[in-house]
Amino acid sequence: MSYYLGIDSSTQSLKGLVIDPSAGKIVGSASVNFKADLPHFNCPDGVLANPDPLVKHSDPMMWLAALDLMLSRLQKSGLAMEKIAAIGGDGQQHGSVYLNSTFTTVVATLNSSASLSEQLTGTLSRPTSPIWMDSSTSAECRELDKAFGARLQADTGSPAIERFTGPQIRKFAKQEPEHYAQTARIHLVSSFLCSVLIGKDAPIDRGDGAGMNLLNLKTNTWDSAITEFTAPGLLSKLPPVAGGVAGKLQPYFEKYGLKAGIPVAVWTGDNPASLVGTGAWSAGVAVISLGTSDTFFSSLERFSTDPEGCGHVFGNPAGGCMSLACFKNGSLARDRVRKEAGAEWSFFDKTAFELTPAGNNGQLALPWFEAEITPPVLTPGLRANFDFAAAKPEVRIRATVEGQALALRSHAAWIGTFKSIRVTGGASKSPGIRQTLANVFQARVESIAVADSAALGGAMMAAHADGVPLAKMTEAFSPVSDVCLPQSETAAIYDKLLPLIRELEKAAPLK
Ligand code: XUL
Repeated sequence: MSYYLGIDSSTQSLKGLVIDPSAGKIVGSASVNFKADLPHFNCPDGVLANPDPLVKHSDPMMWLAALDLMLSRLQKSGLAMEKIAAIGGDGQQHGSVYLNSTFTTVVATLNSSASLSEQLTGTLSRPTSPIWMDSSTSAECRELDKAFGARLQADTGSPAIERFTGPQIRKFAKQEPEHYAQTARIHLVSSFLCSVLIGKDAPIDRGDGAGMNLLNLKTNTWDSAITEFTAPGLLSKLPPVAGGVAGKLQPYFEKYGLKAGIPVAVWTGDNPASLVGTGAWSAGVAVISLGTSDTFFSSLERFSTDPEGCGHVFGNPAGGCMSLACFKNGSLARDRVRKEAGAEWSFFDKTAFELTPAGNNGQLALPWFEAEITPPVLTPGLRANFDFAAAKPEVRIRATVEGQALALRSHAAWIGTFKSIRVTGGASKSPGIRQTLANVFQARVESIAVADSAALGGAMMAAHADGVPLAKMTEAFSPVSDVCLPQSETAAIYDKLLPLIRELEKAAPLK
C-alpha cells in the first residue's frame, strides 16, 4: 500500500511518477514543461540565450520553480500524497550548481509560505548552471589531458570531455576566480535537488559522479590529484560520494500533503536512472534513449572503456558500471528537420518511411544543428551527401533518421553487439524510427509501457531504498509491451552504408 515518487529533472521538463509496487501499478504522474509552463525564466528548451553557440547554461531557480509546480500539480490531481513512503530522482547529467556559504543554513530552514526559488536564489555564487549541452571547455580539456594523459580515462571512465563537470569547474575557477572563491559547495543537478528535499547537502552517487572527470571509479572516491589540478581547493567544495538513503524529507514539503521525515534516496543521473527504469540494470540488455540527447547504454559486466574516447563508463545504480554513448543532436534536431520540411509528426513518424526505400538510395544526413558530442565536432551545421534543401520532405526525414541510427550503431560498437535493444524516450513511440533502428542494428527493438523510464527508475530506487527488491519491480513495471522485428533483407543495405557515416562526419557543414 506504500507509494514511491520518482522525480526526473531533465533538460526541457521536470516530471514526477508515483508507483505502487504491491499492486504493480503507476498511480500518479505530473509534469512541468519549461517552455510552456515557466516562460518567464526565458529558458525555452532548458537553455539560456548566449551569443557564444558553444556556451549552454540553464537557470537552477527554474528547476526549483518546476519542483514546486510539479508537486502542487500532483497534489491537485487527487493523489493520496500521504501514502508516498519514499522519494527518489535523477537529473540531467553533468550540469552543476554553485552555492555560497549561506546555502547550508537557508536550505535547512525553508519557510513553507514562500517558494523554493525565492528563498534559495541568494545562495547561488554563480547565477547560472552550465549543462551537458555546453561545449566551451576545450582549452580546459586539453590541460587535463596534458596533465593526466591516459590515466584520466582509465581511472574516471572518460577522457577529458567538454560537458563534463570537472572541465566546467576549471573554466569557472580560471575565468571567475573571485566567484569561485565565494563558492562553498558545488552540486550536480541531481544532488542539488536532492539536497533541497532533505534540507542539507546530499551526496553525489557513482552513477552521476562518473560524469565529472573527477571520480576515481576504481576507488569510488574523488581523485585527489585530478580534483586539485582541476581547481584549487575543489575537494572541500564537493559533497561526499554515496548511495542509498540521502536523508529525510524536510517539513517545507508538507504543504503538498507529503509526510515530512520520509526517506529520500540519493539521486542519480538521467541515464543511470533510465538503466534502472528500463530493466536494463542487469547484464545483456542495451537501451537506446531518444530524448533531448540520444543515448545508447547498457550495464557493463567488466570495466572497459571506449578505445576512440567518445563513450563513457558511469556507475550503475544497481551495482557495477554502465557504458554510454551520447549524441547531442537528438529530439530538437528531429523537430527542426520536421518543421523545415513542413511536415506533421504523423508524417515524420510513419508516412515518410512508407514513401521511401530502406537505405534512402544512399542519401544520408547528420542533423548537427548544435556542436556534436559524438564525435566531438565544434562546428555546427547539417551534413548531407546530397542536395538536402532541394529534396522532398520524406527523403530529408529518412536521411536524418537513418543518419542518426547509423551513427548510434557505429559509435556504440565498442559496447557490444545486442540481439535485442530496448527503446525509451518520446521518439521511441515513432514506428518509423523503431523500424529503422531494428533494421540498422538487425536487432529486436523492444518498447516498454512507460516512456518516461528515468522517472520510473527514480521511483524504483526510492522503493529499493525502502526495502522493495529491484527484480520484483522490473517484472511489474518494465515488461516488454511491443516488439519491432528487423527485416533481414535490409541488413546488407545498412552494412554498406555504415562506413559512409564516418565519411559524412568529416564533411563540412552545408551552407
Ligand atoms: C549523457 C548526457 C545527456 C544528459 C542529458 O552523458 O550528456 O544524456 O544526461 O540527458
